[in-house]
Amino acid sequence: MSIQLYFNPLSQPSRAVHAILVIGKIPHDLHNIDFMKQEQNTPEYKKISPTGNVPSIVDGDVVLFESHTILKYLAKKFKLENLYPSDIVKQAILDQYLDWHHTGTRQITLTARDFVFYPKFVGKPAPENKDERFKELEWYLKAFEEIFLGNGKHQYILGFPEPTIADLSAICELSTLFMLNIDLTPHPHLHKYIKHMLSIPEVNQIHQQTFEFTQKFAENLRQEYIDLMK
Ligand SMILES: N[C@@H](CCC(=O)N[C@@H](CS)C(=O)NCC(=O)O)C(=O)O
Repeated sequence: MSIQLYFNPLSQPSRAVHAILVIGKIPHDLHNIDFMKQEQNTPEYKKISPTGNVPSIVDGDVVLFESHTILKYLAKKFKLENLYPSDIVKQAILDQYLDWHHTGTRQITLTARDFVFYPKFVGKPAPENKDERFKELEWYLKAFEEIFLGNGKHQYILGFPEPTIADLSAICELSTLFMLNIDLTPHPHLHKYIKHMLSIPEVNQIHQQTFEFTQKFAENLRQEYIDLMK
């Protein structure tokens, strides 16, 4: 039976779940939830995802929301040992990133939402504390680079030898940096990581729609980002 994924290609956690389905060659059907039509808030959809968020999945009788819960469930169910090892210590090590992600790396999306999405598409003015918010974001990028990439010592988050679900979640968030057009020169290890993760064919594939969208509206997009989008 195929996994039913309810998602939106512009949603970072949706892309992470899409990525594991593609990488794990897990049979699935995609259901696009259109935010412009408020499809995430219909009573029918809220039976699947009571928070009115994407992603969510239906796997027979199992109905789940929250991307990290879904990523762990799929990795365990389909025995994707490299993506989320069965060893509980290794799981706990990875969980540290997965928990930090929601208030750490996720700041990228919140910044893009407040300063790009809302002003451009919803007509909500950008907050006035731009310098403060961008400075804060720089702090999170530095923390990601230092703590989770060991300042360039690790190719993958926390030194795992192959990409894990932590990397899938992280790259889908980091790719939102394109929308903010931030200069990555002060973060060489992070830049190298993004470049490498996006060179993984399945990860690149699930980003194509987002890339096309970003290219359409992001002004004066940096060449470094255009190169990463190929
Ligand atoms: N912690 C959740 C976050 C999910 C989330 O924020 N989804 C956003 C899209 S990126 C959403 O569905 N938003 C719907 C809305 O804003 O109405 C997860 O990891 O799944």
